[in-house]
Amino acid sequence: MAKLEWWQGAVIYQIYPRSFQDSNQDGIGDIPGIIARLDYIKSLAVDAIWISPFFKSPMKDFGYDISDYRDIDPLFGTLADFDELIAQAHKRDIKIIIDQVLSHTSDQHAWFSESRENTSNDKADWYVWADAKDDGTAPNNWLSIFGGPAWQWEPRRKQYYLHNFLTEQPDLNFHNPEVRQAVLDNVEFWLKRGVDGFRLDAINFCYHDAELRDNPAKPVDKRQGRGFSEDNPYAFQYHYYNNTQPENLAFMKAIRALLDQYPGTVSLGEISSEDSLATMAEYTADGDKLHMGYSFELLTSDYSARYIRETVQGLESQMTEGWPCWAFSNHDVTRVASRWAQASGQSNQQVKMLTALLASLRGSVCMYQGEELGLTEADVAFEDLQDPYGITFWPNFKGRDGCRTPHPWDESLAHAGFSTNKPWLPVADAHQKQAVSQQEADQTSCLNAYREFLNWRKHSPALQVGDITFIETAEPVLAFWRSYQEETVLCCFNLGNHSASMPLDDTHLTELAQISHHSGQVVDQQLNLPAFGCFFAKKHS
Ligand code: TEU
Ligand code: CA
Repeated sequence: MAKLEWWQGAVIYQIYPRSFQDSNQDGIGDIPGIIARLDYIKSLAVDAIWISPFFKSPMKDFGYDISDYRDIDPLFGTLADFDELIAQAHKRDIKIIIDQVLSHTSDQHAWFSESRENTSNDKADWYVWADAKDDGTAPNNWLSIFGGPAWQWEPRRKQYYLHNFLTEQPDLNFHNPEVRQAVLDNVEFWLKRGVDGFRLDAINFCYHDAELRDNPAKPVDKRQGRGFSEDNPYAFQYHYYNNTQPENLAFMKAIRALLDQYPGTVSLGEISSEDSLATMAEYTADGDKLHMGYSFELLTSDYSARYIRETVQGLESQMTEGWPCWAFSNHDVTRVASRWAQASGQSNQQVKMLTALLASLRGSVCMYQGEELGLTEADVAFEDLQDPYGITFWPNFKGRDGCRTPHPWDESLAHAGFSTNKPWLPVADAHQKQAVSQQEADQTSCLNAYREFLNWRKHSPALQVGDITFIETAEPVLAFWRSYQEETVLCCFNLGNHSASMPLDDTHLTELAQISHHSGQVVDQQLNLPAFGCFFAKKHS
């Protein structure tokens, strides 16, 4: 194996900056707030942070609609604040990954303002423009993820433009080489500022089918829990033509070639195609494209040992050069403590097990802010709702605000110490009691278990970068080996809320120092695991 890079097997803590820490008391989190909490982040034993977009934006999609790629939105701070964040993070040996939203811009971006004016300006071909059909309707049947057709009429040009997300997020035309160059120049701006890498938003959406062919119909999307509820027509279509086009691979190479000029930097592509495992493998193949692929597959409602085993194995069997990156939670989906943790009365135990499980899978890992506290999904009332996606599909799909509420820092303070002012989304009542201050003091808290596990993992190369081999086990037990050079570690998890067991010959095994979870016991060649228990053992000859 070639020399390992810092990001291989790294734990990446995802920050949603609007909701992390407010420093100037306007109710919105900001970059100085992140700087103020770097010691906390360090205490989590993570390797890097990925910060969701903080660039200049009208905030229709809370920063995923960018109007200036080279500046910080005043809500979040200034470029000087960002430089300070890099310096302070690097001083603590924390890497910085920033979000790049390349597939679309805001409709307020100067490029789009020019492009929409007429069909002859310099930027006329920078977005995806198409004539109406003879009857005046949209060019084809493509749909927007956020509801309705993916096409919006522009009276000035008397043409439609493509938007895979909000109408305020027009899609750039990557078939145009000038667009590709301009986008790469923006990426380089941040490389020069010293970032360590990028999370590439919706990266398989860069190209569309130039012939604008209709997408075929589909029975139903299985990916419930990601917002593809049955009342969203998006679920009833294959999206073969509006994303994941073959031309994308050449662009992945162009991104890699740029990053290769800045050694040690990493690309993490968010890929949500029809067959995302195959696309991840393809986009990271041959060492000349993306470094890592971010998988959606464990962000769904499926929760079983078999589903996790088959998903991870499925990716392992396809991925060659690239590295997987797994996540159980992010700013788009229901928090894992609500999605997977059952009403068992033992949700803390389950959350601790899930942390250990996620951090034991082969690949890098993204842990979302609040995951370390075992936060549940907040119940946001319709009156407080901010997410346009949720507003459109309420009440069948309540949007993404339930995982975006402010981070609870201090139980004794108003708004849990996030801000002294009314936050942009209310702090959930249940989160007040789960605040950092409360959990710091409690040796048995999710927070302390998280720190303990991630610190412990740092001493095991096998857990960080080793190969993974699954053991066929019956539900609800998930078990696998991780091995790297001389070290082989057995990892077993009980996903269920009752004790469970698996056959285990422990002749050549030594149980590893117990982490603060119920651990298992081997009796008569059988491993007995309590509800949500974990067991780690090292192999020796
Ligand atoms: O999401 C991309 C993506 O694929 C979405 O379909 C995601 O599955 C959806 O939000 C359902 O939960 C990225 C960002 O993560 C998201 O926050 C942005 O809204 C979106 O891109 C547009 O930029
Ligand atoms: Ca603020």
